[in-house]
Amino acid sequence: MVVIYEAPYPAPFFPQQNVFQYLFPEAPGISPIPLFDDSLPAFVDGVTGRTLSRGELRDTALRLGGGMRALAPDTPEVACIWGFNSLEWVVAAYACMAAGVTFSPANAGYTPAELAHQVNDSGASLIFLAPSHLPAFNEAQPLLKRAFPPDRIVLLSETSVSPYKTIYELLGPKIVARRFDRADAGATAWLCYSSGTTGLPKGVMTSHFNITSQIQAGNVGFQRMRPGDMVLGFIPYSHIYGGVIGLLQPISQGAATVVLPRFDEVPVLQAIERFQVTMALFVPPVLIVFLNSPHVKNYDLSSLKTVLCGAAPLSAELVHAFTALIPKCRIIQAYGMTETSPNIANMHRGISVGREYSVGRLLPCYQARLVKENGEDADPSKGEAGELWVRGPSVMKGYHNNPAATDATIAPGGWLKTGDVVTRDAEGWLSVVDRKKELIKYKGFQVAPAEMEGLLIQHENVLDAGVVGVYDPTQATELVRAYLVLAGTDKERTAEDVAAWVAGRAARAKHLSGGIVVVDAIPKSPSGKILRKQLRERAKSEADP
Ligand code: 4UW
Repeated sequence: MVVIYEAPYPAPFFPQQNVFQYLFPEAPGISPIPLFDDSLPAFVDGVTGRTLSRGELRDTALRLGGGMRALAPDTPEVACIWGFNSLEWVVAAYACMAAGVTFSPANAGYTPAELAHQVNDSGASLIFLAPSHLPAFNEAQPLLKRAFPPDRIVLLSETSVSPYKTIYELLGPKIVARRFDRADAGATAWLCYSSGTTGLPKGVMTSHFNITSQIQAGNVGFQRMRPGDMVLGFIPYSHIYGGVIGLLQPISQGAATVVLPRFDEVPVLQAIERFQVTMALFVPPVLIVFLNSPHVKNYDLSSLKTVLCGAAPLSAELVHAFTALIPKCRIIQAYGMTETSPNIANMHRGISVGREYSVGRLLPCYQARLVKENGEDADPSKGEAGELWVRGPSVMKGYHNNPAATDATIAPGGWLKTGDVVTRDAEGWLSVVDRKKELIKYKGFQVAPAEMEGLLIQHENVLDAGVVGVYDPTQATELVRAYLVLAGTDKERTAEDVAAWVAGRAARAKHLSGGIVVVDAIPKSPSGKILRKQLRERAKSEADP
């Protein structure tokens, strides 16, 4: 019997709008978002203190949109952005949404080859680039299908580097944020890359409507921020968690965000104290760093009332330990994925105590099912778990240029298969108890085993490879472990060589932090599929290799 769960909250109004127009309406009534005062701070550089007010953000983005539209011979359809979080990153993202240019943000830690894959696959014809990433972009250029002449490279910087323009030098006449009718709201706003339940990273087509409905549902539900709130934003804006919850949601609630390029312990502590941060967006390993930090006691963290935490499993013990460290601060868990724009379930502040086992209840834009291996719906009242399937307005349009992967992920009826195994209690609180998809999460970052295996077998001494995650409770993260069949006699030396070789070719998250185990054969099904479940079981039972 099919059992469909509804969110226990009334669904809000889901507007069919351009995200920019939704967040910055020109007049009352155009959008469900109120007209906040232009002078309120929007984004604050966490290092220099430079502040962009809401009015400055809106006007600069509209002028950058004008500059993009005037680019000869044509306005780009897709723009990539590559660099760590910065005020310029923020402006470029808002400008793309205003101009109706699809925006494909790349992980700042990517190698040139990884970036080239995303630029080629997304079809980007303009790149917003941090000056720090110029040398790596030049290395990537020969791998790109499309040439990027200097006028298609725009620097995320206040100072230019000849022959490139900065975003400020590209400013043109202010545009009117692209008006959308119902059909246009389905245009792709963001193209983040995710491996989903299987295979290589794919472009996730997130529409304007996906995002506005997500923000509406979050605001009605739980992610309560208000004018005067200061949100800490070091989660990469290139990841959907940073991108929607960090970059867009605070603006929808009149709150300000402190922008930091990445997580570094002392700068984060300094920023919380200096800017009186009230809400921080964390991933589980950050909690461990706080617990082990000798510096925490040196800073006044009393402004911090809420930590939103997710992107990977979080234990109740860790929540309790963190709460003992900063007693006035509540951890609220949230759960979601790139393909759902991203939030699916969320705890809320007032009722989190005693429910640390749960990632929250369904956001009021989803319906859900829990489906067992045999295709039947689970009976949670008997303690049964099942794969969580969700449907609603925030479910992606599909994977870019990949209908087969889209069909494998979105079942008839619009049900998106999350690949996560979930339980539900009688009140609707959900717990993520396992992951049946291949995906590995290293400190919240995605690592696709298929991508790693494809890379590893390119090494001259790797005959076969199977990659899985292994959980390290001391860092509250999975680590990436490779099981390898190696050629030659000195296997130990070859394994060391392979680890160094990978480190030179893949982003930090993909390094073999969980070690290499040399095996005689990779377990496979008769059809040649790697039996990852077996490898995962084996990894659990093996201490450090
Ligand atoms: N507990 C256990 C969790 C959890 C989790 C995610 O890289 P992606 O595609 O996306 C994300 C999104 C994180 C996120 C979304 C909305 C939100 O409000 C928030 O606030 C903290 C965070 O990580 O990876 C998706 C996969 O990551 C796992 C799960 O396997 C999911 O399918 N995951 N959150 N709280 N596991």
